[in-house]
Amino acid sequence: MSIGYSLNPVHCLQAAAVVGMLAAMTMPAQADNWRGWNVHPQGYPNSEALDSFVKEVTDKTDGRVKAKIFHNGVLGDQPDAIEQTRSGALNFANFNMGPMGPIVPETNVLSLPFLFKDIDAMHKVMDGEIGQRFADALERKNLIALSWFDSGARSVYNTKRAINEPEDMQGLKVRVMNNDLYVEMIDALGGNATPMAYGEVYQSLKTGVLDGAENNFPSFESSGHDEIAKYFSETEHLILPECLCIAKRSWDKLSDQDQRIVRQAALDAATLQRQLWQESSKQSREDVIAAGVEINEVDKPAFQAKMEPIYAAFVKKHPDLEPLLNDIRNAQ
Ligand code: BDP
Repeated sequence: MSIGYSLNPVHCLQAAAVVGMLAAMTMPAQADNWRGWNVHPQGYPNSEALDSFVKEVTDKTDGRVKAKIFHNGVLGDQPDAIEQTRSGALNFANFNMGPMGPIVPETNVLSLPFLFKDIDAMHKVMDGEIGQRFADALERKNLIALSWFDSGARSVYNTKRAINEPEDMQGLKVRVMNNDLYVEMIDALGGNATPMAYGEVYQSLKTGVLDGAENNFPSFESSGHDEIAKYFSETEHLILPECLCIAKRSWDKLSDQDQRIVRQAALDAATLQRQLWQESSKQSREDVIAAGVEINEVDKPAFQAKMEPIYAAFVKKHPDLEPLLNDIRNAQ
């Protein structure tokens, strides 16, 4: 005996359509899955701040944005990551303004050595109207800068000798970030500048391809460069802000409400980063001394004097950026 029901294909299709409509009405829209780039390892102040950003965004948007951060530069080096965030292939990142120079010319002003008198002056400038001008310049290149992180002051370190005077730099092979201004800077001091990806520096110091590099204390320690370069000379030649940036393509897709949530999460992340930064800078300085690094005081005015031709050439090449440079000087 057969059961007296047969499946009518038309009825099946109608039923499926109704189920589909009901599902669309009750299910949330598909989440935006965000991938973020970070060059630093877990535990570094920026990494902790990015972890908190990810959590706040995911929680407060009720999962409409599901963010994930990839630490340690596993998604590539910084110049590539900048391009990928501009195109929207990556959704957010923490970028230093140094390697931003070749893409966003205005940010080169920030790479002029000894521009800021100290870290507080940098924050004052970046948190105000001038910082907004930089954010506008980044936006024209498809990057939405939502907050500014601290990156301390960068100093030169090397494997060969104490540096106190510019003359001590003579002939040293020093790694710099990807920006011609840094090549000019090291060359003006008599060294040989080598632009190189951050992740390659450790091995190059070890094998003698490089004699030195320049960075802040937390990076000097977390990269392990302090194991090889035993002379850290407090030149403090660059005080570079860093941004928490969102890809414009990802930003434009957000509702007003979610933009507010993401902006607030970025500001909260910056507050946390700056607190952690202060502790971490002090701690790293102590740690590297304990690990046998010699800290050398430098004749700062002599280093500054060597930078004058760089300023002159910069203003000649970019007369349009001279007002911005002057405004930064006057705002301190
Ligand atoms: C660190 C910055 C990071 C840079 C790195 C470098 O936080 O963004 O990539 O220096 O020297 O201090 O490349």
